[in-house]
Amino acid sequence: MSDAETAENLTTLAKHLAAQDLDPGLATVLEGLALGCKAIGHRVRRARIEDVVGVAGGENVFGEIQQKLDVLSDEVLLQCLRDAPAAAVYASEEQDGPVVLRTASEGGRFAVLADPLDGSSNIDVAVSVGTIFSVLPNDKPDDETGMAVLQPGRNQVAAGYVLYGSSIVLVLATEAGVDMFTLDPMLGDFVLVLAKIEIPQEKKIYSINEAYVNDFDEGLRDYLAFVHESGYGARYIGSMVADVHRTLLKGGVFIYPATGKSPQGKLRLMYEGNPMGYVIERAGGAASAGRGPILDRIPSEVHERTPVIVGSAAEVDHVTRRTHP
Ligand code: AHM
Ligand code: MG
Repeated sequence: MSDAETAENLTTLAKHLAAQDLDPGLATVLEGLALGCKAIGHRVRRARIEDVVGVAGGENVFGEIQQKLDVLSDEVLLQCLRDAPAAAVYASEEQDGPVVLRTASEGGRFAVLADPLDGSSNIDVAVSVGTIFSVLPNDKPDDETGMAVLQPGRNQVAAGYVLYGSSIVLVLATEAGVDMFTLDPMLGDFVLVLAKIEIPQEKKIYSINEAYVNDFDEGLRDYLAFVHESGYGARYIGSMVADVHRTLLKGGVFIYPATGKSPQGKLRLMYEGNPMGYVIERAGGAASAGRGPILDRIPSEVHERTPVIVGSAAEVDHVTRRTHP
C-alpha cells in the first residue's frame, strides 16, 4: 500500500472535527491550537540542542532558554489564534492579562486560555511536558477588555492538552466526548488513535508530591495512611500533563492539594484545573477542588489558583471524603 493510500484511511484531526458536526468556528480555533502545538513540539525536541548552542553565551543560558521556550510557546499559540477567525480572546500563564484578538462583531466567538508549556523545567531532563488549553464561549460580545475569560469551567465548549512525550499526543474533549490523537511525523498530522475514552472507575494508583506531607492537612494525611495500608501504587512525574494523561488512560487519582505554604494550591484554575477537570469529567471521572467540583468554581481573577483532585470517580471520592467530610 502506498503512503497516499495509507493516509486516506487515517482519520486526521480535521477530518474528525468535520465528521463531528462541530461549530465551524470552534473547529478553526482547535485546528489553530493543534498547529501551534506541532510547532511547540518541534521546539521542545530541539530545546537541548539550542541550549548547547546557547551555552557559549554564559552560565545562565539554560534558564534563559527555558524562559524563552515558555515565551516562545505563548507567542506561537497567540499567532495561531490570531489566524483563527473565531478566536476572540487569548489568556495564558505567560500574559499579564487577556489579549483581545477580535470583537464579536468581527467574528470573535470563543475565548481561549492556555498554559503554553506546562512543566517546562522538566525539559532539562527530557521528561514529558505539555500544552493545556481551554475554550469558552465569548459571552461578552461588546466587551473589549477580554473579561469573557472569567467564566466557570462548566461553560467550556472544548478543552484538552498536547503531551510532548515519547510521542506527541493530543487529547481533545468536547461535548461529544474525549478523543486521543497521535502526531504522525510522516504525515505531519494528528491522527485519531483512541475515540470516546472512558477513565477506569477505580484504580489503586495515587499521584501526589508526598514530600510536602508535613504541610498537608489532617484529612489528606489520613488519606495517605489509607493508601499505604490498602495496597496502592504511587506514580508522580511532576509534570501535570503526563500525570493526568496516565490517570486518564490507566485510572487512579492525581492530587495537587492546598498546602500550608500554598493555601490555594499551586495549579492555576483557568489554565490547568478547568481544562483538565473538563477532560476528566467528560471521560466519566471526577474533578474536585476539595469543597466541590473544580468546574463550578466562579473565577474572580484570571491567574487564580485551585487545589486539584482529578481521576477515577471512586479514587477522587476516597480523597474528598477524608479531606472535606
Ligand atoms: P509550571 O506551570 O511552573 O510548569 O508548574 C506546574 C507543574 C505541573 O506540571 C506539576 O504538576 C507541578 O508543577 C509539580 O509541582 P511540584 O514540583 O510542587 O510537585
Ligand atoms: Mg503550568
